[in-house]
Amino acid sequence: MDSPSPKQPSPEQHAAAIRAGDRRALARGLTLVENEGADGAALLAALGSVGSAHRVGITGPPGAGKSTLVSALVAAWRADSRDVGVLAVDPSSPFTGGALLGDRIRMLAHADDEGVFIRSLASRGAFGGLAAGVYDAADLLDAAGFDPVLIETVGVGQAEIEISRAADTTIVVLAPGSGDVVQGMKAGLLEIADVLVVNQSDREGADALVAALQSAVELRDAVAPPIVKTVATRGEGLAELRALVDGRAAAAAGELTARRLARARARIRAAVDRRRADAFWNAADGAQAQALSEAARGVADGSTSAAEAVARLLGGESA
Ligand SMILES: Nc1nc2c(ncn2[C@@H]2O[C@H](COP(=O)(O)OP(=O)(O)OP(=O)(O)O)[C@@H](O)[C@H]2O)c(=O)[nH]1
Ligand SMILES: [Mg+2]
Repeated sequence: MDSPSPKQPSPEQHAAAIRAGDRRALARGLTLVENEGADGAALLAALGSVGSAHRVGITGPPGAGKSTLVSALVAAWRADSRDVGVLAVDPSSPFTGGALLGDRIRMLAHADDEGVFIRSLASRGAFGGLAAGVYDAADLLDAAGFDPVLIETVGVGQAEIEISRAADTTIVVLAPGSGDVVQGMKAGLLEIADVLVVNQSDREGADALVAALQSAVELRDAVAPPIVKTVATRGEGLAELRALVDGRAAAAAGELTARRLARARARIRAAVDRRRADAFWNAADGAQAQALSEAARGVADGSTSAAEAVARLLGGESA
């Protein structure tokens, strides 16, 4: 291995700088873990155990007001000098791709504040769902002393199920209109909610939405989550929401332990999947890449089914 150049700290030095609160070291570390490569893994190993920060997932349909709510929550915690980390997971979809710019503008309110650290991440790991990098990024913010760590994702698919694994508390944000409730139930959004927020409750239909949610959550097996009405743009309902989140951090120690166990399992599975796939596709002799090209030709010209091609590829798997 090459010895580190003077500009590149060892993983141990890098980890120490992050723990000491060096923001640039943190930013560089986030880039490393987002790349999901060996340097990121070395940094995480050097960082050792982390995990006391309360991780709060905020999810819900596009445009429900998640970022506005996050910004308002950040302001509420900052008023008590809490250092807050925010991971905004970029949906990287052509339909919602423009959202990030809006998010950045909303977050500009906190741009000069050392006690707030905001970072956008790509939503998809190599295997879909929440990138493994999101767990790692949350660890880095945690190690750097941010507590809580907020994770915003657009709840449009598997990602919102995953977020409930990455988070200690999952806030599901809905807004009146546009069939949100039906969509939310379809996507399993209601099942993962620890707290339900009806945002934009200055708009018509908020009370109807609250009522619909109330009857929907009564059908859940688990304890019904509290429902909070907010107007994020005016800060209304924010004190109540914040109190609920802080209350969970303080009280639900047993539940948090179970959550964190589930999180560790999901995370290890994701890492195993990734390593196995890497090993498979990047076999030293390049055989798999060649086999893939051949199989693809066969499937494309109709001489082989995809299932047959997969069986042949996996049949040749040695590890
Ligand atoms: N009337 C009203 N508008 C709101 C409220 N909260 C947010 N908005 C507006 O709703 C729009 C969307 O808000 P965002 O915070 O970007 O919503 P989001 O859920 O983060 O959106 P995506 O990240 O694109 O999924 C913005 O124009 C906000 O100003 C609210 O409580 N009432
Ligand atoms: Mg947003």
